[in-house]
Amino acid sequence: MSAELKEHYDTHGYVIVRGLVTPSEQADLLAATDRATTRTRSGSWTHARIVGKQFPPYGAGDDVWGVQHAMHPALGEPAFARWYAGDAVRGAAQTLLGCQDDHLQMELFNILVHPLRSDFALCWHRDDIRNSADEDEERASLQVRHYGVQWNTALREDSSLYVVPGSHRFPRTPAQRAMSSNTIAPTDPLAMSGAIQVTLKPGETVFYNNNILHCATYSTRKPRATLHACMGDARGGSTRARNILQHGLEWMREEAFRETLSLEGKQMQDRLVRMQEVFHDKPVEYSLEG
Ligand SMILES: O=C(O)CCC(=O)C(=O)O
Ligand SMILES: [Fe+2]
Repeated sequence: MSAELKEHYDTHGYVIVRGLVTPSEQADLLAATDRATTRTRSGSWTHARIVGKQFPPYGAGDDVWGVQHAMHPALGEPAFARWYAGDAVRGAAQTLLGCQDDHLQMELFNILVHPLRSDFALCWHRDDIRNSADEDEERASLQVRHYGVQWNTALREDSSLYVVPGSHRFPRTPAQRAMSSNTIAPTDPLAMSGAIQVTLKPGETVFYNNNILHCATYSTRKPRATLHACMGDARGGSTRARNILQHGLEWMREEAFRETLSLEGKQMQDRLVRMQEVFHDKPVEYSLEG
């Protein structure tokens, strides 16, 4: 990945890249995604994002917009961890984070899929700053260094995500604030000032700062199979803990999981386990809602 891509990412808060999945990985990941999605819709895999609920805890329900914990050994799909800990993804993460292989921290890997029964949408939000934050709080939070990258890799064409380029650097304008101060999903995301729709062709990835102002719409009629993951720079310590550990990653400490990982995967897992040990008994504020 080139320096220009990193510059685009730093300036605009997102960047689209190609080439993180080879054709054979694409086929394997899509087959694994389809199996995992079928299991989740049938209720046999219960770690799901449920239609109607934007943030964890997602609760239970029978229409889903996501499959949680793609690398969980009980899901039985080793292609996910193989790809996540592979050279292409690690290399891109290092470039965007400005770090080395021995800083990378394993984090979340989920799958975003289309609902079957009801269309759904996420309201405009930043992942790690409440919509109700006042301007000073928003400005202060935006200045905190992230130590993480998040991305969507589309296995089928995907136009679900909308972002406001550059908004990871500034508090919302009054107009943007007015359109993001509640939890009501937008009827027209492009009515948000500065918003663009992100379209990914199969195999393309968008990396985005998780505090960019973003929302998403999900249609029952538009098949979606998108890998949704993040990776940290372990030097960030506590800055990653709240956002990451709220998803319940205890299973990542287990030997059954470790056995599925490559050497590089195990090294990333070690750094995650260390963060869990440090923050295990600390009260963390979980939900961003409200
Ligand atoms: O569906 C997407 O691409 C975005 C999901 C998202 O913003 C979130 O889960 O916070
Ligand atoms: Fe989000």
